[in-house]
Amino acid sequence: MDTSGLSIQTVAWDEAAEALSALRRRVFVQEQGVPETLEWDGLDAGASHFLAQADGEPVGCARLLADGHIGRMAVLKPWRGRGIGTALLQAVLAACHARGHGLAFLNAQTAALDFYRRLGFHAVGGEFMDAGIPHLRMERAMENLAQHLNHAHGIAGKLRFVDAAPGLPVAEITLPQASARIAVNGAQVLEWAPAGQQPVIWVSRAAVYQPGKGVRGGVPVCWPWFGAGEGGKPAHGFVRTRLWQVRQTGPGPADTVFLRLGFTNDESTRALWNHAFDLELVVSVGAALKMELVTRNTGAEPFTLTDGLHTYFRVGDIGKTRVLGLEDTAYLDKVQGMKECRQRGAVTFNGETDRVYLDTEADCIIDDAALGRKIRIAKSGSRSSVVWNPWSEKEKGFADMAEGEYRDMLCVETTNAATDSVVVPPGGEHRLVAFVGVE
Ligand code: TA6
Repeated sequence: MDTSGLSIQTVAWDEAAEALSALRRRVFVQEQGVPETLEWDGLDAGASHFLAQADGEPVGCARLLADGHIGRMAVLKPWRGRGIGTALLQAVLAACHARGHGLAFLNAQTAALDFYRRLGFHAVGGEFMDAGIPHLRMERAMENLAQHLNHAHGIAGKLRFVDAAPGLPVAEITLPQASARIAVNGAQVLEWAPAGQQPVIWVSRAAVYQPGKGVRGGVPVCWPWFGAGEGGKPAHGFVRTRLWQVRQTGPGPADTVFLRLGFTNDESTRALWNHAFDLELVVSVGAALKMELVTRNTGAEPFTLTDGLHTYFRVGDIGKTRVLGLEDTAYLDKVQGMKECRQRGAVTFNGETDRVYLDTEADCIIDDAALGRKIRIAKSGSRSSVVWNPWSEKEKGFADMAEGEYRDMLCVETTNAATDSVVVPPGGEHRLVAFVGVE
């Protein structure tokens, strides 16, 4: 299109309601059959609106709510395919940037996914119906997200946010007694090392850092289910690939620093798990690492979940590593089709190992002979522990693991998994805590 005659104006509802309403009535109500009662949702007066005009004629519009929610994107049919939608969305994104929004999001009709992907959005959660039309939530972290987070939550000389990749802010914590990195995406601890120690948390050197994907390693948050998802739903739940909110940072006891991240339900999560919830991960960094996953049931019905802090630990050599604390504990052996077994002595490793240890609140101790150290994983709010190493064959199935890396890592996961599930009543909460120290 010759966009010379195109103008995009930011307008308030009360100055352009007639033109905006006419556009949306033609596109959403008449063309797409959206009921009028749904179109006029009462949010227009408090929103910013964007009006596209071609030589003075209104041809398209968009809306931006105060929380970064983009919506009501419409271009009249005769004017489509000329770049007007792109120009409108770019104007909205510029406004998001100018207003310091860290995240822009929208509910996209599934027929329009590629349009939004071309402008940096990625789909999250499950598909849901809105006004009888299939939608997917799409998100786009703004380029200035790390800068915005630093302004709001940075702690001079101790905690700063950097972009590990575009749209992937990471909190870097640097203290005399320890350092850590925590990705806001997925609320995923990526690194923790007490002063003078080799890194304790392992991340693959082939890890992918991309919005909407989990990093191989660190501490993935598995919630609201641990393990395979039913009916094609994502393994280990849906929160480990979502951008969380940074809610608070601050000093804690014994010169520690804490970071509190939160995530709440939306249409895209209800499409996967139809419950209202608030989820928080509070990470306390110091000479020990404390991770507390707090589930709150904000709905009117109880819900049942399994969950886990899926911690990948760095070891010197898996063949010279043992796990203590699980002696004589019953476990389900995933490698043998979830066969019921009982642990004899320490857990040692000479092949793929994938076990859910049940009815145990014991500390697990990784006895790492190669690095000459012991890592203690204490816990609360957890009745099961998972021990996993993929070994050489299974490792080949992970594109985000480099060859031979299985020898350098071991997962000891703090969970409520398999038959160990948790019921959270309305208004109730469940706290899963892992406490890691090096001895
Ligand atoms: O915790 C063990 C496990 O469930 C393994 O079975 C394996 O699937 C591992 O988690 C990694 O899962 P992910 O979905 O992160 O590739």
